[in-house]
Amino acid sequence: LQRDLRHALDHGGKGLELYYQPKIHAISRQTTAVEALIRWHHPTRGTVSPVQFIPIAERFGLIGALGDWVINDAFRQMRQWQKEGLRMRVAVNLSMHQLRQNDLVERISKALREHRIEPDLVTFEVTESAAMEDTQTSLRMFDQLAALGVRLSIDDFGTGYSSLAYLRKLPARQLKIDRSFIKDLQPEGDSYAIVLAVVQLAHALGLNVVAEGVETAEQERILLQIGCDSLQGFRYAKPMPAKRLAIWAASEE
Ligand code: G
Ligand code: G
Ligand code: NA
Ligand code: MN
Repeated sequence: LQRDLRHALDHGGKGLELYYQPKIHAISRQTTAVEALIRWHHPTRGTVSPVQFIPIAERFGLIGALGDWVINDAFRQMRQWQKEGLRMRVAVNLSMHQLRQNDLVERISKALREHRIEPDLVTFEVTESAAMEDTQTSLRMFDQLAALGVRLSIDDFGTGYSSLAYLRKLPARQLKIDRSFIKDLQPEGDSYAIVLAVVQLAHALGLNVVAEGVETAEQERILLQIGCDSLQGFRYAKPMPAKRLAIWAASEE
């Protein structure tokens, strides 16, 4: 896989494709943004999950090139959608390995300029555990990214161990509640108490809250009641290719 991935990256990302999953505003039901999720159509193995190949990219020094491909392809797509009249906010995932690259901010800044993307339309999602692994590095990176004008979102929240002091220092705009809490969401259950507390904490800190992995009407009902700002999950849309996303967004209006 390592050799094949290297080959793909040496050939302009051949076989790699970004899928996009909408984040829906809980009340207006409008699409507030889409999250880019990478797929690899491997020549013989079929579709390989990022859960498999991102760790390989990290281990074999390919994460820089892979991250660059993702960022540039997402920005290229944003520009393309804009030409088609679709001004879409896009969220891109960053791993801890990527945050440790000293030139990450410079590369993002260069890509923003080259594709002529308004920084404010771009969000970077970093998992809570990645952000906590090396708080010095991530805080420095987040401050530099925020200075570029891009937004930050804390992904998979509730599975890491952020201190409130640290959370307050992060220049993040958004917090995404981990899927595991949404999965178990029932009136009066433990997850209910956790989700309620997280939403209240986030709002107190001025962050907007996204629930990920929303699948059922019951989960949606509870999340609306709790006051969650945005919803993401198979109930609304699965991650889909860029062309399909444009059709999906148009059918919404
Ligand atoms: O789509 P899902 O199976 O597709 O994604 C699995 C995991 O891979 C998720 O944790 C997701 O955040 C991560 N992931 C998907 N695309 C990217 C990407 O472009 N960069 C990074 N760093 N992680 C990604
Ligand atoms: O770690 P991150 O939150 O970026 O992971 C996104 C992953 O979650 C992707 O693999 C995506 O396909 C998956 N996903 C998105 N919506 C749902 C959902 O409603 N249910 C489940 N089980 N997975 C989802
Ligand atoms: Na994410
Ligand atoms: Mn997540």
